[in-house]
Amino acid sequence: MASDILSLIQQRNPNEPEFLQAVEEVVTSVLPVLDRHPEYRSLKILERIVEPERLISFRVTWLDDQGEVQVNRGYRIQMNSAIGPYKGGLRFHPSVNVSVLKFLAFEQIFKNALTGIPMGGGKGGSDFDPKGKSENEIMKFCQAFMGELARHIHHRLDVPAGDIGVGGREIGYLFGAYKKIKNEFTGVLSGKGIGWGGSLIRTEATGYGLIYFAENMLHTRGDTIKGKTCLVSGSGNVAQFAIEKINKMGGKVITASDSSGYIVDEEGIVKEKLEFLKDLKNNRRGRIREYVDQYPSAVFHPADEGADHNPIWNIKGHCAFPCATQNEVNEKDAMNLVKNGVKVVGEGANMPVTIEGINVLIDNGVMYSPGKASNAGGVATSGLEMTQNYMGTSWTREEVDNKLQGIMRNIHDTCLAVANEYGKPGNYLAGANIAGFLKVANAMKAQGVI
Ligand code: NDP
Ligand code: 2IT
Repeated sequence: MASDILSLIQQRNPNEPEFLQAVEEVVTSVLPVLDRHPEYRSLKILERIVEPERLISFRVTWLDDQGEVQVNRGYRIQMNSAIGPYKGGLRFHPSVNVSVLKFLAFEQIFKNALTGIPMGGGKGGSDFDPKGKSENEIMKFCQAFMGELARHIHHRLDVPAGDIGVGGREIGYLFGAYKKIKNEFTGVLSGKGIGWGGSLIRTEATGYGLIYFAENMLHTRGDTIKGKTCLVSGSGNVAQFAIEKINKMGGKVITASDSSGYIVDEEGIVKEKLEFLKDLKNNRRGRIREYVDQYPSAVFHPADEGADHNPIWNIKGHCAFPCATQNEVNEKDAMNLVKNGVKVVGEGANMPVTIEGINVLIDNGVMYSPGKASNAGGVATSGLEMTQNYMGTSWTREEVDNKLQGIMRNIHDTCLAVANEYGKPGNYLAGANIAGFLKVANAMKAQGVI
C-alpha cells in the first residue's frame, strides 16, 4: 500500500525530489492511521492532501542599480485550507523551485495543525538571490514581487511571513507595497515590525521554541539543557535565537555556520559574541569567517561542496540543532553524531535530516524531533500576531512568551501521546505526522469532497 500510493505520487510529480522526500516521510508514518480509519482511504485524503489547492507562478521583473532589467520567478503555493487560511513563509534563495516550495508547503500543513491555531498550509518565494544586492535593489525586488502577489493574498485568505532570505527588512518592504496597492492596513503578513502591527517575540520565536521543545524532550529523561554542549548550524534568524535561548538556559554553543563554512568556538558563543554575530549577519550582511577575525580563539572551516558528509556534525556535543536548510544532515552525519554520543537532535530548519539520517538517529535511541514539531514556534507566534491584529491589540513580551512555551509543551506532549497510541512510544516523528494528519484529515472529511 505504501509503495502503491508513493509510486502514484512519484509518477505525478517527476523531478520533485524534495517534495517526494517530504511526502514519503509523512505517508510512511500515517499508514497505520489509514488502517484504523478506512474512510480516509475511500475519501482519498492522501491523494488530495499532496495536491496543492492552488499553485501560483509569476514573473517578477525589476530594474537593478545599473538600470538593467532583471527577471525572476515568483511563487505562492496555497496548499491546504481545511483548518484555516493559508499560512507560511516566503523564501528568497537561488535554489527555490516548485519542488522545494511544495515540500515546504506540505510540511507546513501538518506543522500548522500541530500549533492548535487554525491555520492552513502555504509557502512561497522566489529564486531571487539577496546576497550582494544593494538596499535599493532589495526594496525594488520586494515591490515588484508584491505587485503580483497582492492579487492572491488577504488577511483572511493567505498570510505570508519570512523564511530563508526574508526577514524583518523584506517584510517591511513587502508590507509597504501591499498597503499601497490595496489601500488597506491589515495583518496580511506576519513578522511585521513592532509599532506597525508586529508581535513581540515573533523574531525570537522559532529559535526559542526549538529550545523549549528540546528542554521538554530532555525532561522526559530527567535531564536538562543546562550544562550541555550544543552544535548549531546556520547563523540566520532561527540559529541566532536558538543560540540565545541555549545560553539563557545554561548550555554552551560551540558552532555556527553559513553557506561559506562553519566556525568552532570551544569557549562558547556567549552573549557578547552572539551580539557580534547578529550585527554581522543582520546589519552588515557579512560572512561567518569574520567571527574568527574578531575572536581569534575560534576556528573557521570553509565549506567543501563535494564532501560526502558535513563536518560540523562530526564535532562532539550532547545536542545538535540543524538550523540552516534542508538535507544538511545525511546518513553519514547521523552516524557521526551517534558515534560522538549525541543525546538530542532538534530540527530548527525544515527537513534538515534526510530520511536515512532520521532512521539512524531513531534506531540508536537519540531523541529526535522533526521540524514540523520543533520549529513550529515561529508560525505559532505568527498565529498569535494574526490574533492580535484581528483583536486590534498587542500583548506583552511575557504574555507572548508564555503562550509560546505553552504551545511548544502542548506539541511535545501531543507527539508523545499520539506516538504511544499508535504503538511507537518516544517516536516524535510518528507522533507529529499522525497528530497533524488526523486534524487535517478530519476537517477534510467534514467539509466534503472538494
Ligand atoms: P535565514 O535566511 O535567516 O538564515 C539561513 C541560514 O542558513 C544562513 O546562515 C544561511 O547561510 C544558511 N543557509 C541557507 N541556505 C543554505 C544552503 N543551501 N546551504 C548552506 N547554508 C545555507 O533563514 P532562517 O533562519 O529563517 O531559516 C533557516 C531554516 O529554518 C530554514 O530551513 C527555514 O525554512 C526554517 N524555518 C524558519 C522559520 C522562521 O521563522 N524564520 C520558522 C521555521 C522554520 P547564507 O547566509 O550563507 O545563505
Ligand atoms: O517554516 C516556517 O514555519 C516559517 N518559515 C514561518 C512561517 C510563518 O508563517 O510564520
